[in-house]
Amino acid sequence: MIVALAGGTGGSKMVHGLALAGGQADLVGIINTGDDGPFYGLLVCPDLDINLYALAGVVADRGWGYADDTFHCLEGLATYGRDSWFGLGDRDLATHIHRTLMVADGATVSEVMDDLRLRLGVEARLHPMTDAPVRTIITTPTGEKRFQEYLVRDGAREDIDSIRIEGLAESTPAPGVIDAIEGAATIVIAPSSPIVSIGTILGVPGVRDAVAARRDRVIAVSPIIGNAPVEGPAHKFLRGAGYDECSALQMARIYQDVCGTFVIHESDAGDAPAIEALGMRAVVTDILMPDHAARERLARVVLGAMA
Ligand code: FO1
Repeated sequence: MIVALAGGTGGSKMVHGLALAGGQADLVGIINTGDDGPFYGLLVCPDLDINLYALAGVVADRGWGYADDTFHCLEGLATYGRDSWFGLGDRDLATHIHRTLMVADGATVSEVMDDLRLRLGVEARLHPMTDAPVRTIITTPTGEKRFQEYLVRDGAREDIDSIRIEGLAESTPAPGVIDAIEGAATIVIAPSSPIVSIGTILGVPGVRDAVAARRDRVIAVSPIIGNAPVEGPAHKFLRGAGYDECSALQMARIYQDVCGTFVIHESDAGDAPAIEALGMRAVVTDILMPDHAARERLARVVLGAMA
């Protein structure tokens, strides 16, 4: 069994690559739910859905939402003076309505995900990190924001004073999460934000210790090349969490206790000796995933390094 810890767009490329390289039957994703929240009264779980749609082969090229979706409902809401900054497409809304109705009938998010993946023909299992409500709150000089408000509505322009993950300390791992970590042949930490995606997953009580206990079987792919994130504002989240340096080496330091092998981009090869001095094995390759072939190639390098 291959287990991947992942956030949204960057993480889903790795999860999809692992599916392309090794098939879905033995693949398990453990996915961040700190970005989740209600929109128009519906429970939206962006990272779970991004990974679900990627594995189902229906994700839009932009990396989130359903391919070829329309936005008539959102346009209608804007006509009524409602918020329309969060791009929930018409086909995507069906997912959120179905999820919300299932939860209202007593289902957990885990049970919803299992239902969604079976209906969309996804063989891999996707576990939310927890079934408890966990919400990432970003504080900037202009106040507190929900994660999607900071990222999407406000375009992640502001510097971050602090990051709080509401509900994390009281949460418990979703069913199957610890078993998957304990039983995995290889655990892949996808190139998602180490703070608000992977850091949140590892922050669910019991998860960091379970991953650390498998350190020799854990491989992480750097989300940073040079001094910049491959995608998204990971540098802002790093600074908001108190890390001044944005580099592959800094990522390695953050994952030092949980990860024995760290994959960095060719242009960061100079960091390899410092990473190995942390007690980690460094693997140097092209970590960019611009297309499906690149995802599969990187996944083969990752799996090959752990063979
Ligand atoms: N990202 C955007 O940049 N703009 C959007 O309007 C947007 C809508 C959206 C709707 C459903 C969904 O599942 C994801 C969506 N995302 C959107 C992506 C999401 O904000 C982030 O990429 C993740 O939360 C970070 O992992």
